[in-house]
Amino acid sequence: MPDESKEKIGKVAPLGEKSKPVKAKKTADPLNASIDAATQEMIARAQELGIETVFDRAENMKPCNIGTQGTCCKNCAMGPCRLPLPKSVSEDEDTRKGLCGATPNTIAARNFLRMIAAGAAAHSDHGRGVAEIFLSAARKETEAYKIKDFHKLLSVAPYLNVATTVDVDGKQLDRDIDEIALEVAEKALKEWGKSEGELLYLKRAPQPLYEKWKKAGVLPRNIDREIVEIMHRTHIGVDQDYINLIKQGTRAAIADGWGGSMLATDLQDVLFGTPSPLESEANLGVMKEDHVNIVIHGHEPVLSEMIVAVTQTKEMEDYAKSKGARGIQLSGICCTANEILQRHGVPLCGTFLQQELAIITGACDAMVVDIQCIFQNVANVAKCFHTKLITTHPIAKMEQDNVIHIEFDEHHALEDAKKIVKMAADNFQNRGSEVMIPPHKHTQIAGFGVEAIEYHLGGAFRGSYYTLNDNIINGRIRGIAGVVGCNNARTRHNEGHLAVVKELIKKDVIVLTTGCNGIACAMEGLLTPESAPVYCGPGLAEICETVGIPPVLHLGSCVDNSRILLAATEVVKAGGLGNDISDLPAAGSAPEWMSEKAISIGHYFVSSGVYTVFGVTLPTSGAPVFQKYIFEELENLYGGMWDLEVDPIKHAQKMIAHIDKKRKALGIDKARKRIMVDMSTRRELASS
Ligand code: XCC
Ligand code: SF4
Repeated sequence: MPDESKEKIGKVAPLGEKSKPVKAKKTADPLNASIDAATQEMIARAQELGIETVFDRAENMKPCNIGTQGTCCKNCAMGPCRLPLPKSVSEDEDTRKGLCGATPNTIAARNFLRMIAAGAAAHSDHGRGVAEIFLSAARKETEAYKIKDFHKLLSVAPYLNVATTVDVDGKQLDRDIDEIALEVAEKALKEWGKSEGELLYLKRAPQPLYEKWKKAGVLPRNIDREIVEIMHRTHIGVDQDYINLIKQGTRAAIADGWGGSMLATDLQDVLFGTPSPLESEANLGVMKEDHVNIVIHGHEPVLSEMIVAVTQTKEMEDYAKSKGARGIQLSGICCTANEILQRHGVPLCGTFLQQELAIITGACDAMVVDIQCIFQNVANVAKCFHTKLITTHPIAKMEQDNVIHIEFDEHHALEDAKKIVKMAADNFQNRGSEVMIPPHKHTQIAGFGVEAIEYHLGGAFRGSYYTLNDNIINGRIRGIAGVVGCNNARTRHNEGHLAVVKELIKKDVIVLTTGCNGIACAMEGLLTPESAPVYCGPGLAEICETVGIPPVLHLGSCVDNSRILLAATEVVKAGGLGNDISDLPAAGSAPEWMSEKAISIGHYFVSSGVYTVFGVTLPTSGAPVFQKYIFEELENLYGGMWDLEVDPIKHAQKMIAHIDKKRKALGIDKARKRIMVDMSTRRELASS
């Protein structure tokens, strides 16, 4: 002991001696950081200007190894207790425990649940915000928001037990639409905190799935309660059984996918319109040097809808011209972008990892942000330019002093939006000389939803997913994949996304996309029908050509993953492919995930019967027993399970193997081989 302390003392630098020179900060290699040319050029541009971006920070700070494994617990002040996985230790020899005795399984499961809670809270609180606006629209308390899609309102009402007809003297008459809207709004809002019963939307799931949830005891009671219960159960000394813990994770995740997210999507459609296919563009090149550029970033369409509306007025157009610009160019980042793309064709400026780069173009006159996925560093980057950074949501402010907060309120929504657009236009004249917009963008067709897929791939007379099912059964389409999720600076930007998607469509798997995967696919041109003959296998290429759709269908934002659940349900209903989502030749994927929301999404896909593969990493590797449980055992309960595969090609191949396994179970594996060479069927399809 004494020797050891002497040795330590000896190492301390004597007072007055100069400390070591600070290590020079590393910068990212643009070519290694992203596969996208616009992104590469802008990273280099940032470095030339001496501005640091997330790509550089990723070079200088390595992720914590124990956190990566999911086995760091800081749920009480006796910790943080860190339990890294020993090199070679068998399950029975694993005696790791925290001060309280928590095992690696308990710790990893608790951390996993807290991620689900945060993700479910983010989606659901967004949904609640929309529901509140919807209620004030139904009460006609706001001028700005009106119900746009009555058809959708009527289709949603029955799921919330709201009658759409009334009995007058024994005759069924249409009920007053305002009355329906008001009751839908009130019933919807109750889903967050009602004291009895279970979520109403659970009944939208295929009956066998609902029964599985019931048997497993995971039917969510209300949205908020399941999130609160996670926080309780993961407190020190409460639930210390990983199997029981993940049960609650499942309940909260279902409350997200089939609750908060699904309500957000539905009510947004009712308020702002259900998307239908439209043409637009994607990547930083959509910004225009001679226009006022307003970049909208975040997740809630509530404010951005108003900005879109205001921007289109002659008054604002003229105002921008009076400031020397040729007009106003709106574009978006992250899921707010996906929302206004789907409904208005507003172009996508970029993915999550391109947010700093949009400002570094020098042409961003205002960046308007609401909630989620907004780097605090955009404020530091904005300081280097003329860009006004405007926060708009009461729950999402930033500490930097250059950030302007214009709190958005539904009662003066249009005035707020006008103020923001004017501020951006006024700022156009303050631009520095150094504008550099990378000249890269791609055309895209976006705006798919459950309804649009039915229209394009449904039977002309049956009005269902009949044609889609038929082509899955005959093998032209091998299966369906949902590929979604974020970008992650720990992996090369967009490489995983595009490699996974390309491998899937090459093997005749049709891809449904949302979130930043949707943006990545748009930037690469995969959201065009023209990409089908280039990238698809012969079966899928033929369908895309016949129907005129892209092989990758963009369904919207993160909350719109609920559209994938409902599309899968429609496929089940159309018949011929089993009785439950878990019977379908389908799989899910998030190749470059990073957010807690992604964990909630992944888990509600798994709990809905989908084999779901994540890339990058999963915070479960330090607890092999818990990991094995969610990778293998969950399948027995819900039909779906987790997996992790870092290599994108293997990642896609694992999904395809699962799809083939399901085809075999359905007895349609042989049809695929046979029909693929059947020319008469091909001709028949081409002429239909
Ligand atoms: Fe955020 Fe939704 Fe992830 Fe993109 S994908 S980084 S969560 S914006 Ni949903
Ligand atoms: Fe450590 Fe247990 Fe406290 Fe976690 S809850 S920090 S494992 S003592």
